[in-house]
Amino acid sequence: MAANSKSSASNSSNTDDPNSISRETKRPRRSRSLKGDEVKDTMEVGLLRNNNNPSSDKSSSEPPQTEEDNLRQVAGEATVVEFDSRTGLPLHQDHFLPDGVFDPIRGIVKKRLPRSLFEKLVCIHKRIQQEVDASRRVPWAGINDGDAKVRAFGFLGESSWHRLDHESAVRLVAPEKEGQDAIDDETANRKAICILDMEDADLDVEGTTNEFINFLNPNSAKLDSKTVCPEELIAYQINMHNGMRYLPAHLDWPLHEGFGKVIVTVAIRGDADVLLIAGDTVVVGGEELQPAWRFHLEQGECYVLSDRARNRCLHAVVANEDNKARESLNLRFGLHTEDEARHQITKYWADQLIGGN
Ligand SMILES: O=C(O)CCC(=O)C(=O)O
Repeated sequence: MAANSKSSASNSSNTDDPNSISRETKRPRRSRSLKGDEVKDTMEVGLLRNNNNPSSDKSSSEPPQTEEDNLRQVAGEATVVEFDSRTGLPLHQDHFLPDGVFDPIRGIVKKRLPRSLFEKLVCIHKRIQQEVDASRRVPWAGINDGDAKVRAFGFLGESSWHRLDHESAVRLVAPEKEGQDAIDDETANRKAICILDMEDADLDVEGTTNEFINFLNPNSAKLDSKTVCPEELIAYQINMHNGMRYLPAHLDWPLHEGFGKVIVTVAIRGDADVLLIAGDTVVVGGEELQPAWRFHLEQGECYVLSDRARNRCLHAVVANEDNKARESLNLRFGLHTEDEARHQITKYWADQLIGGN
């Protein structure tokens, strides 16, 4: 349990022993948006110092100056997760929250790719970079938000694009965007798409995708094999930090640009720490804590967000201090129906929703 605490809560169980955590939980006062400046508000409200750490000195702790400082502080206090190198599953499942939630990061998996497979994925990453040149890539927070980080999508053939565009409720825009901003962002996101040529024998998207799924081994990694399968891989997505050293804490909204029931990310360039931040707070020793977990992700490794890790936690990435050029490649598997999105994800985050799901 990471003890990222904030304010004192009067109704605590008054113990520092995590085994006797109060059953009482309290939702953090979150801002409605998870992007831009409001994320900073969110983090400052919900994520604080380690109350159980005897060396911590509340009185001298200055509020973090920047969102990046804030994330680095959370990273420093988060519980470190270690993984079984064969299955990719966490070695310990003793992460827990009150209210009967055992293993709140269930669904996280991390593995190191074999070199030859990694190189094939790098080729797909580079192909998307070629097809969607720098002028068409979209800033992470939208085209009017001055975000240096950019992304682009490579769909697996026309059929995958058709499936998203015509057979799903997904809109390629952040849920908080409205009016002309939303139209502009969606137009830009559509320009940042290429359709990968499934017949291109050199690139061999299909062969690489199959090899990757075999490597992940959904059964041993306890992943839903009906979702993590070749037919359900909708798109690859490239992410380029472009000078920014972090990705802010966010949820991948299922009917928006964060589509996908299971999301796998390959670290194409650079090392980083990945954070998972619980949606629910807990009260320990009189303080409200928002648990967070951290793992180190090296170039050539991948991680999977599924189940609770995908649906009930925010995720964030803090690149190594000297690494502003991090690049990653997402694989987005499966598309939610509106009902699935509501029941599995958006109902839980309802207090943060703006204008739908
Ligand atoms: O680059 C990463 O590790 C994560 C990318 C991400 O968070 C996203 O695409 O939503």
